[in-house]
Amino acid sequence: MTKVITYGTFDLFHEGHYRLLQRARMLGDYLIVGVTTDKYDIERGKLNVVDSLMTRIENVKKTGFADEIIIEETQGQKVNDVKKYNIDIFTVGSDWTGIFDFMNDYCKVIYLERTKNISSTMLREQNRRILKAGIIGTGRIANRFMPEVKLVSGISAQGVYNPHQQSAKQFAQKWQINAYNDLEMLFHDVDVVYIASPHETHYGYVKASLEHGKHVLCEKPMVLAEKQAKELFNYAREHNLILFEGIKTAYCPGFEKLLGIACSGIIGSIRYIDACFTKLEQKNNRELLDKKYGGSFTELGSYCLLPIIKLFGEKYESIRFDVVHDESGLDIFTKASFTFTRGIATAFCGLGVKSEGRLLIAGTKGYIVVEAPWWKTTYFEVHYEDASQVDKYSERFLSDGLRYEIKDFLNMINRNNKSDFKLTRGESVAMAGIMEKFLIEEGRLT
Ligand code: C2G
Repeated sequence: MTKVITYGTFDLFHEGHYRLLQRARMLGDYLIVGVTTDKYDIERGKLNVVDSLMTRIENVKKTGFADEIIIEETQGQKVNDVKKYNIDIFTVGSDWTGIFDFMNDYCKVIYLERTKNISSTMLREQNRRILKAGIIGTGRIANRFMPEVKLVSGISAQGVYNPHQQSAKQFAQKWQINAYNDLEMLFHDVDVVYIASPHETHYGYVKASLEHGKHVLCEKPMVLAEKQAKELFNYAREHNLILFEGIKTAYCPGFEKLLGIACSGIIGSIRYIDACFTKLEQKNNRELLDKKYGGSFTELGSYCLLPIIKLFGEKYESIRFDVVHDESGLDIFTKASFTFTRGIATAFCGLGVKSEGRLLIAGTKGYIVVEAPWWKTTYFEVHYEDASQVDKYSERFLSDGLRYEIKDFLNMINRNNKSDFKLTRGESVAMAGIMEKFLIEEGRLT
């Protein structure tokens, strides 16, 4: 009996998939089809899958060509499958020609002619038109957004706005998009807005974007006052718009895994969280020049508050800020200490003091430690009373990671996948409230 195996995502099942499976089946007597998990697709950079795994399996099954369906969940699984299932032929479409030649050491490799003029990507783009994004702000983070947005299908950067025309022009030239010096014109031409301007301008830009019927992805901290956050989220909800705070850590696969493990019971009940993020800045950077809205806490606080609020909840019993100021009175190192009913937490943020950037989650049975850059979680360890026992976990994090939040933002707009649990409105509002409290205590807001 000749056994054949093939793999695929089989998203938005189409004729190309059907013909591939039909011919694969004809290569032998028994066909095994490996269908990729969502997680594996994200890991290999496929960020736009629409159908759920169950739907994709169901569609492969319906063809009647698969004698057996298996799940493909990790890189490197193929060779193991070939051995495990005694495979004679591995086959895949001609778009992969050459890539799987190494498998010839284990079985015969056949690349089947790919069916022309049909693909899941084409269907995805037919089904929902490509959303045009307008970018407000031209700073470092906007420059990081540009290469990442290109990797997520269903969205394309249309143009950029900056009240300083020269900056908008330079940015537009660099990234080959349009420069706008009139916000109304930008709103006219786009479907969604990405806001990466200085913190204190976020509220006005978010409000204006929502009022023009645009979905908004706003950099963190979205706003610096609880009332403003509530008002904007309420407005978005009433008008069926997505308002999304871009704390990239919240959308990164490794961080999601970390939260899952932290809540799994293996470290018992969580009683202490300590999150630290420091980044030494040049004295002439905006974060240190802006004496009202700059400083360590507004700049880095969102990252450190995220694991605390995700794990202990939005409601704390007490909060206390201990601050190291520079000669101008700006916070260059801030420690926010919380008590919750379930435990205690500290968030350390530094722009002018360097410390060990680490996330520690301590429970009644053990603790989790994530070294810097824990905000781009790729690896973490779980330790127990018995120091010789260490569980290690890892996850991929591609480049700057903004692609994950852009993908989740799009999923929410297109109602494809549930992503809003990764950073809820309530959690965003709570963070705005903490920022506000800090600025009031520092005498910067009344
Ligand atoms: N295919 C085809 N013709 C098309 C589109 C796709 O023959 N017009 C083939 C692909 O070459 C692949 C299979 O259909 O063999 C499934 O395609 P996808 O769902 O796009 O999956 P893919 O990302 O190619 O996964 O581990 C995963 C595999 O390596 C391939």
